[in-house]
Amino acid sequence: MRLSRRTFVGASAALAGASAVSGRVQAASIPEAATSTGPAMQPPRAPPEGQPYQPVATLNGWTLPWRMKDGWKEFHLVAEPVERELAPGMKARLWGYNGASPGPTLEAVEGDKVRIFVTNKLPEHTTIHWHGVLLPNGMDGVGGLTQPHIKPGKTFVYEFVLKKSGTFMYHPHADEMVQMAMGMMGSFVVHPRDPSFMRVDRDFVFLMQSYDIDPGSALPKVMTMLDFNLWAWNSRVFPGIDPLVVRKGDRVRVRMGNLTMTNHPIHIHGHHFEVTGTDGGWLPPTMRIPEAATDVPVGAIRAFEFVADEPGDWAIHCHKSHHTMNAMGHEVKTFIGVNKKDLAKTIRKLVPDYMPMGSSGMAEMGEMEMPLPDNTLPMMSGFGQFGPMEMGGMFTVIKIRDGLARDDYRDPGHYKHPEGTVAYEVADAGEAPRAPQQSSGPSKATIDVVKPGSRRPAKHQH
Ligand SMILES: [Cu+2]
Repeated sequence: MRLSRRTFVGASAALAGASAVSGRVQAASIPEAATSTGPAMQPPRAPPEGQPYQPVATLNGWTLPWRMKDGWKEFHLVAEPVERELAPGMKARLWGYNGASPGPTLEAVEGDKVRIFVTNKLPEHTTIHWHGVLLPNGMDGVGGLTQPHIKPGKTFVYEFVLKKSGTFMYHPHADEMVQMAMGMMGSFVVHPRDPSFMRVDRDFVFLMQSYDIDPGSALPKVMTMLDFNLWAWNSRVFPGIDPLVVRKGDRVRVRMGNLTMTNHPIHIHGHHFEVTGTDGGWLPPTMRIPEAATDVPVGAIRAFEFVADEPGDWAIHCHKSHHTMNAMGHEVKTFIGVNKKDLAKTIRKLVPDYMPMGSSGMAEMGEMEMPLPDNTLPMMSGFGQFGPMEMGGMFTVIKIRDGLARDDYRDPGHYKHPEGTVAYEVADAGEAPRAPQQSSGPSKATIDVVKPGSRRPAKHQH
């Protein structure tokens, strides 16, 4: 009965013309839902028709294709269980959209009429809230408050006009704690109608997630409130996060949304940026300040911009040092300064693989190959051209290179430093610090000094 009435209303709405903001659609006209399951970044998707814009690059993700129908830009999201590789060696069983967590990025243009179909293939009901988007109350996606929940197997339609450009995101507003802890979210980028407004050469976007997954398991513990052990960008952790590949001289924008339970101070090396946008739109130039780190509060979005004028492999990371670590319990005692040699001998009689750790810090974890349970990641990992990087979690690299093609986002490999521009070891400085000894008066010793105007030390006899 209900179905036939909807069908009838849909037919008459079509006759009324495309200008109606609420054009009822029929089940038969639902567009096909594209799917992508791999963690590799897909090249930015330039719009095939309609208003031109500079498409965004979604770290380890992709942009959902859309179709035009009677003046509406139509998208189809499918909420469903997914398997996501967090980094090589670890897969998580998450919930997401269209094959992955996070879901695909939605891109549209200010003024567009968008129609977003949402099909629920989860074992429980859901909704989608369009965070930051200005829209009619009934399209806001708060289950129970502004709409009935989308039951498993059902499809709902959201229709609204994009009033403002900016960076937004989508996520469920139904059993929210569980569904967001399982990875359900995606980016929603609305481009300015005037392509010259806030124009950049490269435009990156990612969302932040936190997961608590016990070593050896694959399912996030959804009841965890604060003590997460995996800190992710687009459901990837270092060394699994894509580099941000940039051509020297490019104006670069990085859009970051935080849907975790804590704030993340995001820091870049070698450049100063200005925050130019939030989930409330663009900042006027008078409100921008130069920074090298900016906090992304919980439930908020920050977009910053800089000119990539210094080539190199520049770190970009959360500045909470525990957020650049991977899975490992936080109950580990601190052993700095403790001699564990005798203890190790005793324990090895029972556990032959036992390794004492932490007596002089934990850097040794960065290069060690410790036996790990299946499906987890070492706490610190990743190798650079100079050795182990001792990182994990929310860390990756901005790779700035001369002469890349406009649309080339491929990893260019390690940066080749010009001669004489790398920090170097000073001869004779290799000895460990010694306890102060009684002075026996001035003695002749060889020391190294760096002469003004020279980058290399010269030997001097005293
Ligand atoms: Cu953080």
